[in-house]
Amino acid sequence: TEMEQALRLALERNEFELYYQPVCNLETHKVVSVEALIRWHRPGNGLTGPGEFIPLAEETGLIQPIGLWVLQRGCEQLMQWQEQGLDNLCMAVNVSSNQRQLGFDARMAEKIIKRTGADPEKLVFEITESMFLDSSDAAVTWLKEFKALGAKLAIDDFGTGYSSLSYLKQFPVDKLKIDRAFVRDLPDNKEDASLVSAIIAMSQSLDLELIAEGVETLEQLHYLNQLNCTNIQGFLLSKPVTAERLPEVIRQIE
Ligand code: G
Ligand code: G
Ligand code: MN
Ligand code: NA
Repeated sequence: TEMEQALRLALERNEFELYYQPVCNLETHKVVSVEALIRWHRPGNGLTGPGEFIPLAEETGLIQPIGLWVLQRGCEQLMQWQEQGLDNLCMAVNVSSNQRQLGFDARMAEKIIKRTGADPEKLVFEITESMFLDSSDAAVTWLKEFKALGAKLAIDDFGTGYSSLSYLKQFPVDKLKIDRAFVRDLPDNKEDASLVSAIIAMSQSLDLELIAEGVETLEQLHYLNQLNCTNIQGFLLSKPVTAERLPEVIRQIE
């Protein structure tokens, strides 16, 4: 298709850009990390969001080179912010489940980390919950190798898959990101409220760091704070912004 042709050329034509959305710790009120979110300056179509092309990239295998570009660009940006004094910031990048099948692994990540000089301890790989349904030795080893680099692992969109927290104990994960679908109707929706408080309680007992996604209102923030949710991300703090704007956004939040 036409879009596929254009997507094939997008990397060499340098049409991708990373935007960054801050994650704030509710105890320290500091921005502790950012999530890198890809955008495509598609000629004749303006700024195109990942929802419109990541599925196609996954189908065509283009997600592999795009994923490597995202990691490289994210690491470079981490170094640049470090030089500007933003040296406690972590960077989360999304990894699609088929990147593993296409051969993406910790060795590839390590090359990029070394090349850019980024601190692997500041990197978080966000992996969707569905990937954790595969508890084969190969899958667990694949994850452990990222941990061996010093990087952190987060389960993205938690609650939308079918895994249980006890099952997740087998995996070397550090963080859970509660999907925004469970945050949207807080605190009024009683089912969502009890679900979220159960996730928070269990994550505490398993010693997993928690991030609530999609926080848009002060009511949601206060409710999550009451439940001792440690971190939030969402439009209430900031929408995803360019690298250039991030320092100013952080100053406003803190
Ligand atoms: O930014 P937005 O909310 O439109 O993102 C939509 C979806 O695209 C999210 O689920 C997000 O995880 C995914 N996405 C954004 N950037 C990347 C990326 O660099 N790689 C992969 N694999 N997915 C991404
Ligand atoms: O699946 P993933 O968590 O990677 O998706 C992140 C996406 O969620 C980004 O594309 C971002 O634009 C979107 N997003 C971030 N914060 C909010 C929010 O507060 N409300 C809504 N509706 N979407 C959000
Ligand atoms: Mn994500
Ligand atoms: Na998510």
